[in-house]
Amino acid sequence: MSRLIEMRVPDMGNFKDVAVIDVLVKPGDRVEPEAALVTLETEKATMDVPATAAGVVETVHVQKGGTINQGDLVVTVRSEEDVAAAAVAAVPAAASSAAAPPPAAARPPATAPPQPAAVAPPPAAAPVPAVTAAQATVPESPEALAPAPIDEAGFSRAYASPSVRKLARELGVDLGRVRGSGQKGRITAADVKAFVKQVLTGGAAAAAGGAALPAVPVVDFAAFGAVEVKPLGRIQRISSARLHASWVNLPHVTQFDEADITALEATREKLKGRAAKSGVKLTPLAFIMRACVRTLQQFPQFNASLDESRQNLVYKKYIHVGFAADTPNGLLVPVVRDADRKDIYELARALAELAAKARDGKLPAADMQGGSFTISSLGGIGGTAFTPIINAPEVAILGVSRASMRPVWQDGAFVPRLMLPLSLSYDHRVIDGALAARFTTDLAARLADPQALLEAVP
Ligand code: CAO
Repeated sequence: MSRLIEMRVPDMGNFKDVAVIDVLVKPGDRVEPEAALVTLETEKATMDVPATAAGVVETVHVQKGGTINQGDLVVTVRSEEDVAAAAVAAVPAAASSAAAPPPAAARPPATAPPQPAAVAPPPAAAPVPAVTAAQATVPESPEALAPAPIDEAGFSRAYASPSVRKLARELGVDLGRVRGSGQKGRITAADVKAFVKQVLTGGAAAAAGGAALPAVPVVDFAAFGAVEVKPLGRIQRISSARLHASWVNLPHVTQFDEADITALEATREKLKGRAAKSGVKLTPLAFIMRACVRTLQQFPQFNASLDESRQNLVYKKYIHVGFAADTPNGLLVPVVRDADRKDIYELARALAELAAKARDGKLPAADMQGGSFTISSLGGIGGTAFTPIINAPEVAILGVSRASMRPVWQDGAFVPRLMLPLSLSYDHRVIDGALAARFTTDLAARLADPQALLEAVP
């Protein structure tokens, strides 16, 4: 009995007279299940009709340039077993009649017909069970296994059948990055699975052309000496995830500069005592924040964020400045709201109150939200420069290190000046280097002029 399998156009929704833009097989070609037979094109997307079983193509019933509809015969394929049997008997198989019904096993299942690719690609934020599995098995470095976001254009251009596309979506695999091993470079289900395996075993960077992260090796530290394991605190866990997200998603550049704060410190010393009498500790940070506000007003791009689409910059009309606070529980970033409407004393008071709340573990979540720019001051501790990580989705952060007295060449002579190191990290997608240099130059000039910083806020 003949075992010819008819492969037909599956359910295509409402589409009629769909154009055949490519015929991918010819008589004599061996096909595997899911191999693409023809490519169809609607006005919205291209889709492939996949093979429903393995075998050798007997007849191709469609032509490139023609049109087809649901249920039309695409190819007739001789099943694998018959091909083998025919080879053994060395007898040409009789071309069977289309009237003979294919065996049930070879027929496309009636309840679950092969589906063409979705007409519109599903949203990029598809669930990513592969990563969940990775986190379950390799808890040491879960974020290292996070796949790169799917590039929709590359995904839709990839040469793969609808079922392989579906599989890729389910696993969060960007098809544009998978190398196909099938006919004419077609991506098979096995290629997608191999890609996932490669990512899970640490070959993500290679698999994704360097765009994903290779895993950090897991080391048995106890094999080298005594150890003690302590879980990270809640704040540390939250901040580590956020810092990591910023570090891997934002192209950071750090601009270094220094400000002459000799006059500023003299002024602060003069005013400190009086301020203390009214309960205000006038620290350098209050002056630095006031100067930042004035510079942010001059360069509003630094007080902005990219929107979700990353195609627009959201300029904030408010200036809420966060500052990194070192607390016994870890790093917190309280936010001074409407910093542009506060004078030096009001800023100093707000800084002291928020820092005290942060240290005492009494900072409400609302006091850490809505920041539009951040300052990280390590000046009270030490150091000459550092590269702060941007508090994303903000686009810039100012790092401040310890001021020191240095010889500065002025008017033909070296003079001792108190120099404050500034380290401005910025998101290079939004800010270019020239603008960053202008920002720190402006900031340094403002810090050199304390009288202007002391002026009342209009
Ligand atoms: N250069 C030299 N001295 C400085 C200085 C600077 N840049 N900044 C502050 N100082 C001095 C102050 O004048 C003060 O001295 P006096 O008591 O003699 O006046 C002393 O250092 C301590 O200052 P402070 O810490 O009380 O106040 P502050 O406003 O500088 O800082 C706060 C407040 C909350 C920012 C700070 O306590 C803090 O937590 N810093 C760490 C921030 C941090 O961890 N950043 C890294 C984040 S990324 O991991």
